[in-house]
Amino acid sequence: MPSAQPRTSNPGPGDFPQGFLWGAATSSFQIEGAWQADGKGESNWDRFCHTPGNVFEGHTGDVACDHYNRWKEDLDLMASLGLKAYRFSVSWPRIQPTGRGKALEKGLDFYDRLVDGCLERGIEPCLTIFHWDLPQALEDHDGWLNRDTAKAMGDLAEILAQRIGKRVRKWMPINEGPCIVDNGYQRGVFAPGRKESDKLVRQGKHTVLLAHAHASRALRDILGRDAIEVGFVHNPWPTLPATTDPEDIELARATFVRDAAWWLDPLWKGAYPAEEWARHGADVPEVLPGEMELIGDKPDFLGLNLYFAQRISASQNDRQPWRREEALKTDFGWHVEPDILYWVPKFCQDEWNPGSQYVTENGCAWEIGGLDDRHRLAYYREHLRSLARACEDGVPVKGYFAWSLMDNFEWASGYSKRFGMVHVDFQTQVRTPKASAKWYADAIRENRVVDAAMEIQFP
Ligand code: IFM
Repeated sequence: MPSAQPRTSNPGPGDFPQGFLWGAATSSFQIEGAWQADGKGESNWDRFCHTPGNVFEGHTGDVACDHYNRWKEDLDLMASLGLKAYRFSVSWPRIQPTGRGKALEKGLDFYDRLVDGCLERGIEPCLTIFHWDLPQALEDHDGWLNRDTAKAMGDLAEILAQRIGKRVRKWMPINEGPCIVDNGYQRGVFAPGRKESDKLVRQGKHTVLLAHAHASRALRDILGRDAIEVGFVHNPWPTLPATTDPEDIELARATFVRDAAWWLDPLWKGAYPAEEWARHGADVPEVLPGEMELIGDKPDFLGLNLYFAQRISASQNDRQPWRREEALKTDFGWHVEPDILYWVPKFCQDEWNPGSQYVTENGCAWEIGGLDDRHRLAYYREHLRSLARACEDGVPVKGYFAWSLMDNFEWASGYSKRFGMVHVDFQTQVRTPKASAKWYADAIRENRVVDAAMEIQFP
């Protein structure tokens, strides 16, 4: 294990290292709206929403949180909470309407202003290049099943690097490969709604890794390796030990690593995991010469998006993971297991040693309590407690981004699931901080997990 990081003067349980980055995250399609403003092209998610039957009650991202017009107010809100960092994504078709060719100045202007707006308020802008809204013109050419999409994303990264420059230090080319490919091209529940074979889906995963690689290369070449950090943001399938028995821990670690290796081995070890590769027989991707070298140019940090977990025990005969009945469940039915933020960063550190880690998303969809969202507050509090423990153990987790800053468009569930620490009235667009936002502001100010009346228990 790496040695512990510098700490505050009198560290105690729940304290975070000095300089810990407290943030919140959103994504372009989920909040911006303005789907046709200033020459923006159609995205695959515009098309998916406008096709009946895909999204809950026909909801769309046409207006969403109207952040495209209300970005100043939203930045003021972030500043009032004391956020140190804001993770947002750019809408590719706002910058290149067809995903290729000359950039639209007005689209770039928007992100230019957003970045300056963050900096003026003392908030570090952290930029995700692709959070799922692909130009429909690229989707028409097979989207992530087509290698050319990866190259095109490299071009987009180049445009962004040239325009945004070193004002942004943390760049994340891709958000959640599994959701892009498994949900979009295999299960068909996300845009573009396709149900393809294992072989094609694996090719799609490879294309996403390649896109990350092309974008990283462009960013590093233009901005300089030492001037920026490029991260890979992943949502691994989390398996945690049922108890702290060393055998349970080892089984959980091995299960977790086996599941996550397909995505993380190529980046940090330069190759797909051999056993898994063999297990997939003919359903493996075509890999062209030079691609693994490009992909294996290690990211500077690992971003983890973590929400729920399953457990495993070596003493169970079948040694199969399960979801605990007694765990509290969110409105999505996701099992709340706060020690996910202890075990997953630890397992990742042991296996891939990514140097730095950030929790790039963590949060919950809960309507209960409305503005008095004690469940969400307790969720953040207990998860952050676990994360503080990981830091105490020397795992180099450098920051945390709550998902999400505000209620927004939750993909196939439309506006029916609320993840925000700030409530959004979608009729009036009025934003109101919930109790969890106020608690989070206190935690940021004190750089620790502050106490709060704890009525909610996570068994
Ligand atoms: O809203 C999503 C986000 O876009 C990606 N990660 C999971 C969140 C909750 O489902």
